[in-house]
Amino acid sequence: MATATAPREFKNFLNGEWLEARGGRALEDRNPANAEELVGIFPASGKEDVALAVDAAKAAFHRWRLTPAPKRAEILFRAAEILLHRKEEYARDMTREMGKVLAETRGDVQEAIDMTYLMAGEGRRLFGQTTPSELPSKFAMSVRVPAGIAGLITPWNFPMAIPSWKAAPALVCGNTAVLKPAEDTPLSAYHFAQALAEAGLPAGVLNVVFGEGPEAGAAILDHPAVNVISFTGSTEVGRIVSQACAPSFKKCHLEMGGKNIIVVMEDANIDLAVDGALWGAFGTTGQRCTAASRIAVQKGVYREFAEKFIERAKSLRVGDGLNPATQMGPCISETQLKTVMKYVEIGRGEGAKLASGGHRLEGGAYAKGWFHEPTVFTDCDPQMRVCQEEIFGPVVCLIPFRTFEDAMAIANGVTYGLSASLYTRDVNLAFRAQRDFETGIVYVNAPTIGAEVHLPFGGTKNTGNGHRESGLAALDFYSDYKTLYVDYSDRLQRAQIDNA
Ligand code: UN1
Repeated sequence: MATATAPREFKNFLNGEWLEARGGRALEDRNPANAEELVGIFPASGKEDVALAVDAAKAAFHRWRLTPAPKRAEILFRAAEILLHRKEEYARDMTREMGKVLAETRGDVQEAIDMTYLMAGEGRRLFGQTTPSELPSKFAMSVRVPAGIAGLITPWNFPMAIPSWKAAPALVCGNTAVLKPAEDTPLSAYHFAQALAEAGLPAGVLNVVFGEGPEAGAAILDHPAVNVISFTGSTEVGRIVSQACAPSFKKCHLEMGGKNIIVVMEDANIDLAVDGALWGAFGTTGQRCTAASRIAVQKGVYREFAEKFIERAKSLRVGDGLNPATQMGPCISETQLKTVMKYVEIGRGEGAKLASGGHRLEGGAYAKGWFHEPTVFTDCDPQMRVCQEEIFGPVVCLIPFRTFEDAMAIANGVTYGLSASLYTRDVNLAFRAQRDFETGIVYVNAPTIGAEVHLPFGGTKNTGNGHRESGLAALDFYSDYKTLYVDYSDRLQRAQIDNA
């Protein structure tokens, strides 16, 4: 079902116009629940298209930076209203191109709405600092200035939310931007840009270049006029992005992989923990950087938890996300499905017990899509590859443990550090876990997923490079501080020297 507003062949958004890519190559946006369904055809842009987009962003920068931030924010506010109005249509299109169930794609569009409203509000704040000076008759303050021309490279698992996490704060801070969405989910980024365009965003302030990482993405990284990069994707590609940014000192934000854990203590509400683990592990078909891919359970309740969890995992209804009865959709692509299958083999090979799932779903309603069973490994050793490496699919490892200290060692014994969760009724343990989990996000009595837009989002170790997105933290990335001193004493005053 094509939407009335969306043409089947889509173009780049350059300088306020929808334009063909120079190279003329095309990418197919297909439904992962039914690969025969072509959702749209998008340009496979190259260097020349990126150069045009950056030129447009450069040309628009001066006026945009001088547009009062509350006025920039009004455009975001109007865009949020448009997104809200079209939420259902955009959610359906997102399920068609990405596969996750409608409830989740509605959530994805909602996250973009929330972020756009949030940043619309920030346009009337964008606080700096005013402070006393150490010298008399001298005024000291800092203000935020835009960081420059931003290159935004976004993944397919949150096709509208993550573009909004980057674009909304970038724009409200006065930057202009070039967005390169994932080639698997271009339509949702198109919709997001369309809403901004209709809201009155001036030409060139946001440009969208569709295409693949090695061509369009790399061209953004290499462009000398782009001085800010925000990337969400794999740790492997994040390393390439970081290296590409280093020689020209581009300000670079990386949001990468995760190997998130839910720890279930003996005193926890086990049914609540099972509910949370199921949602954390199999929500978005496990294709979240915040997905719970390890569940560590204290020995006294391990069997009880495992039995309940496995039974629930087995009964999950897998299928087309547009069907209201479906609880888990397909993997995004054949490649991703094959990665999942490879890890199932790895897990079996290293002695993890396959307690449920473990196979691709084929035939009948599954014949044309990239479906995999919800898969549970039990009695895992935390050092196994399936407990260490990010799988990004519906595969979860149950790990038994004895003490809280053991659980913390297991939790922190990975190279990632995005999200961690503890289920307990013991307030002391809850606070110790909040202190000791080495992750950017910690949940108590809730799963590893469910971040809200007004709080910082990001992780430690191989998950991130110290920056955070979302919330006020995003303003710190997309603006630079400028420090201002005004001396009204009418004489030379020397800081640090005239301190008698
Ligand atoms: C991601 O997995 O890439 O907390 C982002 C969550 C969502 C965002 C996830 N709000 O799971």
